[in-house]
Amino acid sequence: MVDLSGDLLLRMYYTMWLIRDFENKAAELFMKGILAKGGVHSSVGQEAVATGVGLALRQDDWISSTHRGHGHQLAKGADPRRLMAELLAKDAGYCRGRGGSMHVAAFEVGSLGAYAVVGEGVPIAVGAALAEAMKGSDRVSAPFLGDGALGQGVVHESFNLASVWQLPVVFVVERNGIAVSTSCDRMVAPSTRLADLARAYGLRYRGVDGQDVVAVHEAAREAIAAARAGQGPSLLDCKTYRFEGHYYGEPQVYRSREETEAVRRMHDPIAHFETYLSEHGAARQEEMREIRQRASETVEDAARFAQASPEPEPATYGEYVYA
Ligand SMILES: Cc1ncc(C[n+]2csc(CCOP(=O)(O)OP(=O)(O)O)c2C)c(N)n1
Repeated sequence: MVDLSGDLLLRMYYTMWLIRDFENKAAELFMKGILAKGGVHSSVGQEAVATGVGLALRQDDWISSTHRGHGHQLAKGADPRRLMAELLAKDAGYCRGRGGSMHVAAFEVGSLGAYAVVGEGVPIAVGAALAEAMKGSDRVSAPFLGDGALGQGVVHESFNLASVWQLPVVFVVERNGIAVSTSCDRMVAPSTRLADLARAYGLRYRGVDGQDVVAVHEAAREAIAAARAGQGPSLLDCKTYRFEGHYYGEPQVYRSREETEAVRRMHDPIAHFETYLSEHGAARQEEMREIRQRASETVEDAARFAQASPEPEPATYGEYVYA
């Protein structure tokens, strides 16, 4: 058991609400046609994974992210204003509006970027870990990936090289069981036995309830500490749930409304954490309300800021694209 200060628990609570409110606001703007560029993939339901891992990393550690990546960026410390501006393709965004929801990178807070090609961010994070190891730094790399990405060859190559070179990597699998409309059981072998997969590659393994932010955080801290101490890579297997469709507006013909509602009712990571906070005397109802309000105001402010921000000048579209 690691020591979790009261302050850290409240930061976790704030971060989870920040992610949920941000996702819901992005959906609202998308549905209104304000955020019309590209699709929006909600991480509602998965907030505990991003939060538990993000708050266990140092700001100078690296993450790489996926098409479902807003939560990863926020938990790593991204400014909600600049992130929302990026989603709206505005000049004030992290990539000056050239990246958008699925391609945002925020190097200032250690985000190597979100990648829309499934699995693409994983070797990039392993490469960053190799660079840090060669420089002799103690920075750790944590690529997030969905369980659908376990069918990608490059992910297996990444597991292999991280293991062979004993790199400081923590692979974070958000195992929500589904890839677009297909159950991962039907496309990844063995999608539910990641312990076996980790053993085969010589990765340290921890399986956790991804709806339990404290469990995720404790496991992440342990894996990160091992990586930082030169003890090699880990795989964090976080069982989680995607509450929304693959993207906003996706019809979800592959699961019933009853099923989705039951998942929301039974596996809400925020409700779960509220019970934890009450039972451990870590936050009073009033305090939780205030934190929730603060998260909501931060997102409203980010949305106002992003909408009021100017678009990039057309003459500059070709700039900042190549480095
Ligand atoms: C290489 C590649 N193949 C297919 C797609 C289309 N695609 C986009 S998201 C996705 C599912 C990804 O599932 P998973 O990795 O489990 O992430 P989740 O959506 O569950 O967060 C697919 C197949 C893609 N983007 N890249």
